[in-house]
Amino acid sequence: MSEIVLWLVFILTAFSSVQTAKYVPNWKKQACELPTSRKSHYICTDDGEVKCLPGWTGDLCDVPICRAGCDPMQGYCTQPGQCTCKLGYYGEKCDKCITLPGCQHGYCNTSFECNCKPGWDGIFCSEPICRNDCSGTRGYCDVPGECKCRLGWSGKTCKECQVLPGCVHGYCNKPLECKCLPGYTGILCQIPICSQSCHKERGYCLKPGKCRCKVGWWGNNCEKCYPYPGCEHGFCRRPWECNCEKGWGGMLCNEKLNYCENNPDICQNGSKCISLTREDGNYRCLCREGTFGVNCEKSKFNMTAGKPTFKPTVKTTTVVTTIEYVNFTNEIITSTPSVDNQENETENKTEKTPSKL
Ligand SMILES: *[C@@H]1O[C@H](CO)[C@@H](O)[C@H](O)[C@H]1NC(C)=O
Ligand SMILES: *[C@@H]1O[C@H](CO)[C@@H](O)[C@H](O)[C@H]1NC(C)=O
Ligand SMILES: *[C@@H]1O[C@H](CO)[C@@H](O)[C@H](O)[C@H]1NC(C)=O
Ligand SMILES: *[C@@H]1O[C@H](CO)[C@@H](O)[C@H](O)[C@H]1NC(C)=O
Ligand SMILES: *[C@@H]1O[C@H](CO)[C@@H](O)[C@H](O)[C@H]1NC(C)=O
Ligand SMILES: CC(=O)N[C@H]1CO[C@H](CO)[C@@H](O)[C@@H]1O
Repeated sequence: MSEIVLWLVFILTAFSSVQTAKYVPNWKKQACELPTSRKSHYICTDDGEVKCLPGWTGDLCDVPICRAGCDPMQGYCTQPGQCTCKLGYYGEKCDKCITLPGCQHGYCNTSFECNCKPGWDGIFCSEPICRNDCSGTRGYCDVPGECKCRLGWSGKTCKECQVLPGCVHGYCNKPLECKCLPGYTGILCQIPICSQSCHKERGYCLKPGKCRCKVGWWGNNCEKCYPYPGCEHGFCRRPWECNCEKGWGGMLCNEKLNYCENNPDICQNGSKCISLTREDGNYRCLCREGTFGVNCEKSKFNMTAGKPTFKPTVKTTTVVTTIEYVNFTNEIITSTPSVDNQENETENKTEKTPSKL
């Protein structure tokens, strides 16, 4: 070590001796007159001048030369070639600053700053700045320049009301309304209003003012029904009915009921004859009081006996049918009394009038 120092001293001395003698301040001479301490970073030339060792600077060579590029304000060093950063800075050259903790869309010029980038706002630059005409209360944004609407509002700047979600043919005057355009109704204005005279149950429509018929119905206002296919002399009140006109019978009302006309004397004892379909037995006689039998040919009173006694014919003969004649074409309600009924009736000694005749 001392050899190197001596060698250096020799070189420096040789070098300085080339220079012409110049002024050397007193304190420097004093520095060289003092015994050299271990901590000093210089050597003295022959002419008593202070020469700093490499890596040191300053009048007394007590300032270390930091790493090249080390920021003079934000970095420092205690040994040559170092670059130690002051609080809030980092990097090889301590030229980078640390932003305020929590700073999101900001940068710093000095440590612990949070200067917002364009479009951001707030202490931590975390709040995006919305489109400038975006409504402050009805709109919001997730990124700068955006304008998203809060529930109930719409439009580029969120200043118009929003219709109720699902509203089909409607509009709004205030948020989440669904006021129907003319011709529509319903909570979502989804139902077209059919033509005024269109039948409420049998008709429907897809467009306002129209009238379509449900299956089985027809006519301008769906007031007419379709009779059963093939129905000839019949009509309907509900779809697929075939109610026969007077004088006609059968499933399709295609059978003329004229048995009584063709057989005028079939019903006896002044009873009324009603023509029926072949299936129903062609005819039926409506007996006058006191007579019975298919053709009303029998007398209920035994003439030989002195007083008339009622004999319950039901139990002995075939079923006696009491026919109620109902006004309606071929609809004849035939009530066949049950045995129980008959028994109860027999208990009552007064005879029941069998028919309306
Ligand atoms: C930060 O430094 C840049 C560049 O020198 C400068 O343009 C900017 O205005 C500075 N910002 C602040 C908030 O001082
Ligand atoms: C009528 O009376 C006679 C004699 O009393 C009797 O023989 C006959 O069976 C009775 N007929 C009927 C249908 O009741
Ligand atoms: C037959 O029907 C008509 C009209 O419905 C009614 O005026 C008349 O009284 C009815 N006749 C009988 C016997 O029910
Ligand atoms: C017949 O009469 C009995 C007793 O009077 C009664 O309980 C029963 O319900 C009657 N039957 C009919 C069909 O009316
Ligand atoms: C018999 O019928 C008549 C009229 O239908 C009624 O007034 C009477 O109470 C009945 N008698 C009996 C025993 O059921
Ligand atoms: C009550 C009555 O008139 N009975 C008659 C019904 O008809 C038969 C046969 O035509 C006569 O024998 C009955 O006397």
